[in-house]
Amino acid sequence: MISPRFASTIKPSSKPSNFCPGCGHSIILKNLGQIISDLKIEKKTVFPIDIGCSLLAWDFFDVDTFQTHHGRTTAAAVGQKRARPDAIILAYMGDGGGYAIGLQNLVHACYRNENITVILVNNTMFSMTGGQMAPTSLPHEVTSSSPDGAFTQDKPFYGPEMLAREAHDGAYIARAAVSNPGQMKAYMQKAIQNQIDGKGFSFVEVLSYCPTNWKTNAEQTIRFLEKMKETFPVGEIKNPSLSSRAHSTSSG
Ligand SMILES: Cc1ncc(C[n+]2csc(CCOP(=O)(O)OP(=O)(O)O)c2C)c(N)n1
Ligand code: SF4
Ligand SMILES: [Mg+2]
Repeated sequence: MISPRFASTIKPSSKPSNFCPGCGHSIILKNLGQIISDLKIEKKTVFPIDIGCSLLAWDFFDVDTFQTHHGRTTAAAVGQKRARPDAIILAYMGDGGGYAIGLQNLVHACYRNENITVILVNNTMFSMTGGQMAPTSLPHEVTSSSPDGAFTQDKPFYGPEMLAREAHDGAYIARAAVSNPGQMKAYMQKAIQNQIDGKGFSFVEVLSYCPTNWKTNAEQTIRFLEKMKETFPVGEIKNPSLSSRAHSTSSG
């Protein structure tokens, strides 16, 4: 049964979920859908999605969407915003798409303060293709391509922190986790509001569950995410309305 709070905005759907049971993408997308509804931006929203498990979201929302080659979502999102400055562009991608093959596009979009919002789902691996090591794999994490443990050593890729070092004053950058949906939703909403206000680039990395490739049961899945949070601190890394580049971490 739908909670009365959402009954007016979310219509029951007979569409089955495309994601595996327990996948974090579903939690992120549910909250993103509620934000689009709350802000009443359905008609203006464009939702570019990457190749990876994020592509399974292609028909979830009643908004314009398009799909790009793996890693090219940020570049295509920038082009769309430049062609349609009034549109609200919500680019959605995985950690492999954003931090490996598509990193150059992400860095330059941030560097130029392009007025788009990027939501990047970090599940520490290339999930759609079978759980290979990604730049975000935890130190010594066993993946299908690193059976002896990931060789990210003690320093996996810290995307939000790296982007914040070069970001313009107007940029909004944060890291959230699906284990705290309230905080995650608040960060994603602030990021989108940043774009609506025309302040420039906004970015939220979300630490997310992939029980299928982690090969974890429910309890182990929750514990694995807690371990991710010890490595990747959750919090606002850059908020234009607070002091510039202040890192306000909080438990997520
Ligand atoms: C140019 C190109 N290279 C590689 C692939 C194969 N490929 C498809 S999805 C994917 C990994 C996706 O991982 P990530 O971006 O982290 O998303 P996730 O599935 O983990 O959500 C790869 C390597 C591709 N489709 N196109
Ligand atoms: S493989 Fe992982 S990220 Fe992809 S749908 Fe399944 S649980 Fe989600
Ligand atoms: Mg991934």
